[in-house]
Amino acid sequence: PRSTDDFVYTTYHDLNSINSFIDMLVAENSNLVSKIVIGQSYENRPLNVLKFSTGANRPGIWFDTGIHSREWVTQASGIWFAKKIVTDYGRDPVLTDILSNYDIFLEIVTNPDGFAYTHSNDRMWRKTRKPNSGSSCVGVDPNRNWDAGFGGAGSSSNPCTETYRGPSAHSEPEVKAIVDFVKSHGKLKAFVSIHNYSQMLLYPYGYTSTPAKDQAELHELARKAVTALQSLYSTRYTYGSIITTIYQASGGTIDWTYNQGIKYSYTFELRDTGRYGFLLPADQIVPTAEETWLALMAIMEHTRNN
Ligand code: ING
Ligand code: ZN
Repeated sequence: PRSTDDFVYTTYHDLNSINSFIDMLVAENSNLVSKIVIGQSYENRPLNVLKFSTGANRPGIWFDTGIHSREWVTQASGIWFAKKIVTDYGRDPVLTDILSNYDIFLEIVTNPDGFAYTHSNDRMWRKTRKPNSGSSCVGVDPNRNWDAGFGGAGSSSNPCTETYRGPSAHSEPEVKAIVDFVKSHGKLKAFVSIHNYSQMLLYPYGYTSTPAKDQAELHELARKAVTALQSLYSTRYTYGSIITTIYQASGGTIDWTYNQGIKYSYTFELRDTGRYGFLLPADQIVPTAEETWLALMAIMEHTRNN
């Protein structure tokens, strides 16, 4: 494709194709969109973040997709969200107002080494691609590597498992880059980390059953967001804290961001509930992205109003 209007949103793309999409989107909308490189992966790929901004010194809203590389509908949805933002800015009054008060950050391929590996070697690869000393098994679970209950139940010390937490918190450059970004930005108000599958909207905590201090508000906003999502194609989501809704998990992304003071910290588990799982047919990419966008808008609107 020569422009993001020609880009095919109804199919899965590899890393080169996504990176060319990012560069086209920035070139076409340089008044609104820029590309920030927040670091490099273990294999030295750039960690690209799209920044949507209409003014200086704004608070921010963060979205990431693809921290688990095999969750292909999430990166594909991230591409669709990026195009949706540039299309709706100046047309949709709610999004336009959000963008006159907040910057939006979107990391589409949050685990690029793993993503490249899902295309070249193993479609079901989840983790990073950093070797582990003393083991022939490769990679760390980047959703067990954060400094929030790090090392606790619901994570593994065995490098050969899918939930290996890594040798220390923030050992993975893909995680550390986001940690450094969040800290240096200093005023992110919402942080949404997008996975699949299970059709759930989750909020902290995963490492402890102690309720988050904002549990009541987070629960009510989750209800509203899921209601908006369901209004489009009747897709049913469950919602609640990570530990009570999916399972105990320590060292997860949004437990760390919440403990950093980002109140609206959420994780989505997109379609489906297991029929296709990670191998979601490509004809479900756009419907998944469209319905999810309604939930993201609900979260952004609430963030703006609070
Ligand atoms: N599920 C998540 C996982 O990493 C999760 C569930 C979400 C755990 C948020 C902790 C925090 O296990 C998938 N599909 O990756
Ligand atoms: Zn995941």
